[in-house]
Parts: sequence; C-alpha cells; structure tokens
Amino acid sequence: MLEDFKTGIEKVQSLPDMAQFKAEYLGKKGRLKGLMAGMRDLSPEERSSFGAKANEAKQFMEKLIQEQSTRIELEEINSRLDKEWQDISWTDRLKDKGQQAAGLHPLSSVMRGLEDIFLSMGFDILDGPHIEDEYHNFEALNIPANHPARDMQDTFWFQDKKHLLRTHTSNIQIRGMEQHKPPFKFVGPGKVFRSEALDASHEAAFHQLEGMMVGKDISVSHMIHFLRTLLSEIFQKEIKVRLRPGFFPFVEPGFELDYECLLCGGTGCSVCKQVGWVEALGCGMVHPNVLKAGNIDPREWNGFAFGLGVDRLTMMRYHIDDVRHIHSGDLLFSQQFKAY
Ligand code: FA5
Repeated sequence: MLEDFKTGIEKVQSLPDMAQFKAEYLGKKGRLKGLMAGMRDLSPEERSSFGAKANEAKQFMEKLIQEQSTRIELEEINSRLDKEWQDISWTDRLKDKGQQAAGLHPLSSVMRGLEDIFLSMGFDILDGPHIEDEYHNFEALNIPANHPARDMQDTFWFQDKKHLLRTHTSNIQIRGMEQHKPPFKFVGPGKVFRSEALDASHEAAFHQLEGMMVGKDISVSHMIHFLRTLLSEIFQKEIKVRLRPGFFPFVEPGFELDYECLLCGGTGCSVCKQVGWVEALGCGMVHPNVLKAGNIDPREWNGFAFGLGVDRLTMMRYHIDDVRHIHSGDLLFSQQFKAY
C-alpha cells in the first residue's frame, strides 16, 4: 500500500485532488482502515506489532500529504502572482514589454471626474474624518439624540458611544461651515459606513459626495437645474431623472433624486429592484437649524445641499451589475476597466 501511496501522491496536482487522495488512504472508508479491519484475525502479539506499523505508516502518509499540499499551495500562489502581477507605475512602456500596466479603478475614475467637474464650477473640495463624533454626524445636522432618523442609518458605534464611523458625508456640511463664511460652495467626497444588509446595490462601506451651496435667494429650482446639469456632465448625455419628496432632518424641503437604471434601460433588474429607477442622491434646502449650527444667520443666507451615492454612479457609468464587485479587490474585475 505504501508503494502505491508514494507513486500516487506524485501525480496529485491540486488541493481538491489531494483531499480526495487523502480520503482514499486515510479516510473512514480508506485503505488503511481496510487493513486495520483485518487485525481482528491476528494473534495478540501479531496485532500489537501490526498496530505499531500501521501507526507509523499513518504518520508517514500524513507528513507527506502535508508537505505536498504546502508545495501545491505555494505553486498555485506563485502562478496567480505571475498572472495577476501589476506594475503600479502605470505606464504604456510596460505594455510594449508585454507586461501588464496598472489602470485606475473605475470608482477612482468616477471620483476624479466628479472632482474635475466641481473644480471647473468653482467649488472647493473638502475632506472630513471617517471616525466622527456624534455632534458632527447627527446633532448639528438637526438629528438630536433619540430622534428616529438616527435609526435610518444603521450606525457602527465605538465603545465610548460618542464616536462612530460616519454614516454619511453630511458631516462635511458642518465641518465646511466651521471653515467658510458665506457665500460659499464646496463638495466633500469620501467613504461612509453603515451596518446594512448587503445586496446588489447596498454595501456596508461605500462612497458619497456631499455638496453644499450657500448664498442669497437660492431656490429649489436652482438646485434642480444644478443637479440635472451635474448628471448630464457626468454621463456626457441627457439622462432621465425623477424627483421625489424625501425626509432628511437637515433639509427642508427634502427630496430624493432617482435616475433611470442604465443597466437594464429601465425595464427592471436586480440593481434597480425591478422598478427601473436607481436612487442617486438625497438633497434639499439647508434647514435653518443647520445654518445656525454653522454660525450662519438663516434670515440672511440660504442654500441647498446634496449627498450623491458614488458607487451606484460608478455602476451606471461602467455597467457594473453588483456593487460588491467594486470593493472586491479582485484584479480580474478591475483589469477590465484599464481602457478608460
Ligand atoms: C444620505 O446619506 C443623506 N446624507 C443625503 C443628503 C445630503 C440628503 C444632503 C440631503 C442633503 P441616503 O441615505 O439616501 O442619504 O444616501 C444617499 C445616497 O447614497 C443614496 O441615494 C444612494 O445612492 C447611496 N447609498 C445609500 N446607501 C447605500 C449603500 N448601502 N450602498 C451603496 N450606496 C448607498
């Protein structure tokens, strides 16, 4: 049996085959167990020496299986590294040499595109912390403790119950007002975190871009015109949008803006949940209490704010049918977008 084992193991080339090979020799119905079953016909002395030999053989086989499995695993890793290796210097020169050049991740392309559009419209680009305090994420946004709206965004809290992973980029509205005197317009892109049930359009860590414009006599129609222009700039064509009333305590009135699902052309798919529309952003006229929290007099100034879902935008832009691909870190996924 040991001779068969030694020649057999040399032929095993993959981990699933190795598992099968192991079961054939060492499994419950394996060859070793079959031999041991014959022990009952032996004398007590023969039985003890047979038992010791069988044990030795078992240890030998286990050791060899372990060694070969490690070898196979290493070979598999090395072969993947050879195939998926990328040079992050991102240069066409590498292509000439037949090597793979790195490209921008589709989400980064969309983020950069958005930043270019906003810079060209004279917006400042601000940053805000991922780990935020309760005041900037909720309270200053007119969401006091115990307000039911805190439950709308399932929150990852830190143990001190005062800090959290920000649930939206709206914290940048407050941080931006702390740095700017009106009139101003700024955007704040970044990652946000929610304890969500995951599906094709919901991630637990995703990206938003917050925008805020404060000045004199700004109206809902300015906001609608602005958002329409923004979306047609992003998609480089007119796309169908619809505006619905939406409730966010930091705006009044508040809206949700949907665009026609570009994945199915509006006929229904898993991303738009069969309804043909995808929720793109929340928006509205900044609530007077929020302006007050930013030391701005609401009798003198007003404005609008919006929070755009960037992952969904990326899905529409590049026809990606599941948001979870975006954060998978799978090179086979991101390599498809090099041409953009
Ligand atoms: C907000 O987060 C508000 N802060 C937006 C806002 C800003 C309203 C300023 C008014 C004024 P909402 O939870 O709807 O709203 O999220 C905004 C967008 O983020 C959604 O329209 C959607 O495009 C995207 N989004 C929300 N949840 C997820 C998720 N789990 N995965 C991927 N994208 C998401």
